[in-house]
Amino acid sequence: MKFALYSTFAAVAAAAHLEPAYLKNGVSYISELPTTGKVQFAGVNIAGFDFGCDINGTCNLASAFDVVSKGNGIAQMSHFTKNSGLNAFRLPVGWQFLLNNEQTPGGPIDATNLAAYDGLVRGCLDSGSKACIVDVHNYARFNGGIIGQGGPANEVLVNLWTQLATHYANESRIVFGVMNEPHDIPNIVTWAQTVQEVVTAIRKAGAMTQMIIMPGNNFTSAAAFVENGSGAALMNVTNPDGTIDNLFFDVHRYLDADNSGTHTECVTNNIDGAFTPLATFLRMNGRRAFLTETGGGNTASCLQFLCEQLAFINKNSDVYLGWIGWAAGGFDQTYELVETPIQGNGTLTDTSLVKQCVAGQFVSPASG
Ligand SMILES: *[C@@H]1O[C@H](CO)[C@@H](O)[C@H](O)[C@H]1NC(C)=O
Ligand SMILES: *[C@@H]1O[C@H](CO)[C@@H](O)[C@H](O)[C@H]1NC(C)=O
Ligand SMILES: *[C@@H]1O[C@H](CO)[C@@H](O)[C@H](O)[C@H]1NC(C)=O
Ligand SMILES: *[C@@H]1O[C@H](CO)[C@@H](O)[C@H](O)[C@H]1NC(C)=O
Ligand SMILES: *[C@@H]1O[C@H](CO)[C@@H](O)[C@H](O)[C@H]1NC(C)=O
Ligand SMILES: CC(=O)N[C@H]1CO[C@H](CO)[C@@H](O)[C@@H]1O
Repeated sequence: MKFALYSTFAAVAAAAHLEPAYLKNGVSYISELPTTGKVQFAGVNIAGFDFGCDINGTCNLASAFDVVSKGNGIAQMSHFTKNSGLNAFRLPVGWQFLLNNEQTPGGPIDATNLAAYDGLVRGCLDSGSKACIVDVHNYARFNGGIIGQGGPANEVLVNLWTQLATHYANESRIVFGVMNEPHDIPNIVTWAQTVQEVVTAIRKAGAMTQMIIMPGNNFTSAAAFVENGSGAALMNVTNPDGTIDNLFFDVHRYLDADNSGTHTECVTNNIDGAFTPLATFLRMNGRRAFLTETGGGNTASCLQFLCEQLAFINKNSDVYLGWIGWAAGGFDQTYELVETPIQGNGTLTDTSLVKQCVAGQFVSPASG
């Protein structure tokens, strides 16, 4: 209940001599809670195994890019952890890639393709990273059909996650990213039930304590999460024992004019439009979120706005776990939102946006 949670937070705020709660539209909010001022996780997406996946949940496997055997994804993660103070990577993969293009989902994951993707996951773990996010990059769909709402049944996605969670059950630093960017979901409460079945399956497969990040509607937009009911619906998802331990919300946000993440110029820092209202919602409900896609071009406008946005996230580290920039991995330097390190003279050098906004000034470099 919101009221009970508000009372708890008010007591905390009063004890810590922070600013008191304020009233807005008759609802009480706490303006600030104690925070370390530093997020726990910061990193970049290492994209490639998802290349060719469309927002309708189709994936053209000819475009999938093995960022380990054909790229330098491992060297990138090693560089980012050693030299850039980053400690978290998101590892997108197309569902169809895991099935080696089997057009009827629900069967076993292809061993060869899992081994290829596993190379990237192992590389992330070996880099010393604190979090390696397994991200199924399918927009809540398989070949056009929405999971549990006209497309494949929930059991089909449950089957996939049972296999992945069984495979990674003993790796405490794996984070399960249930699904990339659901959108145009007819019924968000029904979608939350799909997510519930996946969470239950991951836990029952033996991955009892790992983080699970749960995506809402609107391409997991941080700005639409509350107003479109994703937050209210996903708040009801629990572990099999009824707790919400290590269940977090997955959100994305870009800074270009249409929030599409396709333009090199940024027009907003998203503080008023997205991250302040979301932080208020999270505090009121005692929950936390992970920003797993954000970014911009290597331009003056994005250097300004992304740095401002991430500084705000850092300041609100009581409700934000951290951020993952989009994207490095298989993208070359011509890509609008490139965060792939520049190769030359036998070294990797960060792009200006990574160097100034995404990287190490906020989190301590990974030790050991
Ligand atoms: C998905 O989108 C792609 C690219 O626009 C298109 O070629 C394909 O026909 C679509 N497939 C389905 C099942 O909607
Ligand atoms: C998990 O199990 C795999 C084999 O399935 C093994 O290679 C790996 O070292 C184990 N990891 C941990 C953290 O125990
Ligand atoms: C979120 O998506 C729904 C469709 O699923 C749409 O009706 C709504 O306008 C979207 N809201 C925002 C804020 O983008
Ligand atoms: C969440 O669960 C409560 C208690 O079962 C229920 O009353 C409420 O309608 C649910 N909310 C959503 C959005 O599903
Ligand atoms: C490589 O070294 C040359 C000469 O010092 C320099 O101009 C160039 O910027 C360097 N390239 C990279 C990627 O560091
Ligand atoms: C399903 C739902 O809640 N849709 C709402 C999403 O947000 C837009 C904009 O506020 C509303 O118009 C929709 O009704």
